[in-house]
Amino acid sequence: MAKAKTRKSKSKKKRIAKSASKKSAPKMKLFYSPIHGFIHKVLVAAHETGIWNRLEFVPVLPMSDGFSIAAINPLHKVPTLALHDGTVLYGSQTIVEFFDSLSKKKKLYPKAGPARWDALRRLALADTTFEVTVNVALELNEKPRRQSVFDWYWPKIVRALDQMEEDAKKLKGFDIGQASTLHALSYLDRQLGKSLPAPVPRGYDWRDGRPKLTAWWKKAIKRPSVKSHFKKDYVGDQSPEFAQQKIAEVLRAQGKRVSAPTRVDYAPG
Ligand SMILES: N[C@@H](CCC(=O)N[C@@H](CS)C(=O)NCC(=O)O)C(=O)O
Repeated sequence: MAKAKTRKSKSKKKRIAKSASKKSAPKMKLFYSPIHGFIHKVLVAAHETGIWNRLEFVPVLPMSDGFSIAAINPLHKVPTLALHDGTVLYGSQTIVEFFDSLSKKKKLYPKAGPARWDALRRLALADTTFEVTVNVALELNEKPRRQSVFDWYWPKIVRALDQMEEDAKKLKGFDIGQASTLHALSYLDRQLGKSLPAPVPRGYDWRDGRPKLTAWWKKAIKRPSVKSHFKKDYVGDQSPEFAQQKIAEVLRAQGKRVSAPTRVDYAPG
């Protein structure tokens, strides 16, 4: 019984990978935040792996659109990827690894060995730096602000930046760790443009005293995968109605009943 179940789930997995890997397969829907003021790891990965043209972009702002995407992602978060058969993947780490699995030529994940573990460590370093910066940014909108949030998170950001400077001395090629580093640094730049409270020094620039990271950044932002979206306006339908229509399509592909979208009345900030 257990064996039969394993066989069944293995063949389902194979079907997912196979149907999505066909170039002729219907487009996958990428629900993502269309704010291009910073670099998106998932968009960089989509471009680098050659998946870009196989995506239908669906803009969603989960904090301000006023409706929920929980029908397809219980976490009500973007990025969320939906395949044409209704399979949904979420968590940016899952999505970028899935893109990588579809690409035969360009790989963002080195094969098992020291280079892979190093890329994954840098991925975790940058992803967490981004998340920590989001926490700091959200606190800016709170009244009153909790000073402990800034005191607790800012030293983590500084130490992570110092580690990125060390890492930049040894970087080769382009991998998933670097895609995430671009995401984290560009988002930090966006937030540092606002006046952040102490202990963040006034006018702080992560480039100061970090020449290797700065040189790497200057080169990396010239990559076509970055230029594809960074500081470019999103072109396309950004209406909540469009996103809801796309959610309904995913639910139909899953054989589920489509009901009216759930409203979200509260969002931080
Ligand atoms: N760990 C997740 C984080 C995703 C995330 O937090 N996305 C934000 C982008 S705005 C979001 O959807 N927030 C809405 C919410 O937390 O309700 C990932 O890497 O995909």
